[in-house]
Amino acid sequence: MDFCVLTIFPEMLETFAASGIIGRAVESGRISITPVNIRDYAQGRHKVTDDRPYGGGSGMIMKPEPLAAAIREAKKRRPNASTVLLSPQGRRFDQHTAWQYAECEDLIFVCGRYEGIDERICETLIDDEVSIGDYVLTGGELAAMVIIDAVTRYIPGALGAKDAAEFDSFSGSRLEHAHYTRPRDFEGMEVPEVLLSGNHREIENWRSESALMHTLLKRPDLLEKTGLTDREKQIVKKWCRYLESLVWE
Ligand code: 58G
Repeated sequence: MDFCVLTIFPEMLETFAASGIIGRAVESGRISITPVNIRDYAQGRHKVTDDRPYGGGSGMIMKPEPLAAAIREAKKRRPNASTVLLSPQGRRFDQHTAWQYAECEDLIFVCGRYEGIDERICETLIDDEVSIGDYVLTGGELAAMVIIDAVTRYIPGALGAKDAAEFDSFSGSRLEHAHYTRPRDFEGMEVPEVLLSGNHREIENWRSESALMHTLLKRPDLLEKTGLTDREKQIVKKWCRYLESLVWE
């Protein structure tokens, strides 16, 4: 899958595209990250990409012509790509959207700067408008990188052997269980005994319980959305019996 990123700061993508799991996915040809410099499509000696807003007011707006030319060029190279505008006004991007985007052939991200882009671009050349959260950034580039990162985790082979686990129906609605590594005793804090036992069934049980405990304590809203599985109900019943015993003592 090609992620084409339209921006006036293409250098922002360089270390991102070369590092860690994203870097490896690029190296192995599973994805490509293609920056397109919007300034290359601007006219005149000064290659201006912004202008003052009609109606007055402070701040600048991205001119439509260079943006339109850049988007059309990207679409010509990748005819089956959807164009995604990053903006705080967009639909909220989440784990489910990441999974859906991973099914796309290619994606074109339009990264605005200044106060925004000319509305006529949104109306004609944008398929999807998304936001990574309710806050304002100085540009869409970081949002595009966040999305590329989350989507790449769903590209087959990008994570190595860990892949399959990411596709279960509760992915995105449960937190992970606690993790431990060596040393066994860190500043007086011990690793839970069961993890050293080698008993895989007991380790799995402990992990489901730890994951449910983390979710309940840190993100109870996630449990309200999906309800509990039968397995989780069993665990909660066990906790209830334990809490009851504390009350009766
Ligand atoms: C309309 C308005 C179009 C994404 C503003 C484009 C981008 C936050 C997010 C813009 C962003 C987010 C102007 C600067 C959007 C541009 C860009 N801020 N929450 N800033 O995903």
